[in-house]
Amino acid sequence: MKKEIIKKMCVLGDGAVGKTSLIRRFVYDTFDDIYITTIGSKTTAKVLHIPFGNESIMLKLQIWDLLGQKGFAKLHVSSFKGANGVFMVTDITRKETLDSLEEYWIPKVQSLVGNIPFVILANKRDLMRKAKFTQEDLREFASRYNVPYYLTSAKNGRNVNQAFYALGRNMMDPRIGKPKFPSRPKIIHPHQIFEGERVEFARIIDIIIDDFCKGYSDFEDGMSVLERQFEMAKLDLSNPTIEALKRALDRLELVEQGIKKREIARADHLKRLRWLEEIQLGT
Ligand code: G3D
Ligand code: MG
Repeated sequence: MKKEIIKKMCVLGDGAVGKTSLIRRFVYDTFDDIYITTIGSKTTAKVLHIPFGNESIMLKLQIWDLLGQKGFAKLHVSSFKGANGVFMVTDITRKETLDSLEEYWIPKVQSLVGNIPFVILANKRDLMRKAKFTQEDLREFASRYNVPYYLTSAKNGRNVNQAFYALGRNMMDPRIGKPKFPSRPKIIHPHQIFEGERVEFARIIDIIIDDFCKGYSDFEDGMSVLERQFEMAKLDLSNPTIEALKRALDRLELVEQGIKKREIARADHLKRLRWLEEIQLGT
């Protein structure tokens, strides 16, 4: 009988680098939108068969897509919990997405979950002619951390399976999978990511997400409900507006009326609106 092992991996990186598309390519082998735009922190599972010594191991991968951008600290703490491995995704047409691995995502993972295996994916290789960094830059970057890297395309599927299998293997054998860290991690604070009043805004949304998910015994269940409501309210976490957030809060109250007493749902709603008012008043 084959051994079955379950591992959790997170797919991280700046907005629009192709995280959701890579998961969709790997799990469903497609690049169109039959799949919901973003599955949030909801997991998708896929079984990999990994040769291990003389046997083959069934590795059940729980793949966590990332909802939210840099700066959503509380959300990230909960999503990263228990992760065994990470994809660090960049977009080859935007150099800043590579810089933010070093400045934000890698230190963030290290500080929250420690030294776990990761693989770097430079995605959108089908757009190579628009590349803003070279394969040599990438090789140099990955070798500093002693981790594998892949030039992938979620669009045509190039190297996508290879990258998942590489991480799968490294998660199975932590001795070979451990990255090294060249220098003290630098943690970027939200004010360095969002500017001016948007700092406060991101902080409040983060607190609201946390507050809502606390109402669910399972964080993941809370996240998937939240994700759906945010989507219906057209709240884009990479570019949130007060109006969209208010619509989202109204929806959350309706949902919560179904799981707690009406008065409590109302009180929670009012509390969140007060948080929001604080930033509108500029306090
Ligand atoms: P995210 O989950 O990291 O935020 P998405 O990113 O998977 O939502 O992808 C963001 C945009 O990049 C999408 O375009 C998607 O189609 C595109 N994309 C993702 N991977 C690739 C790729 O490998 N090649 C190319 N050419 N495009 C890619 P839209 O236009 O839908 O926003
Ligand atoms: Mg996404």
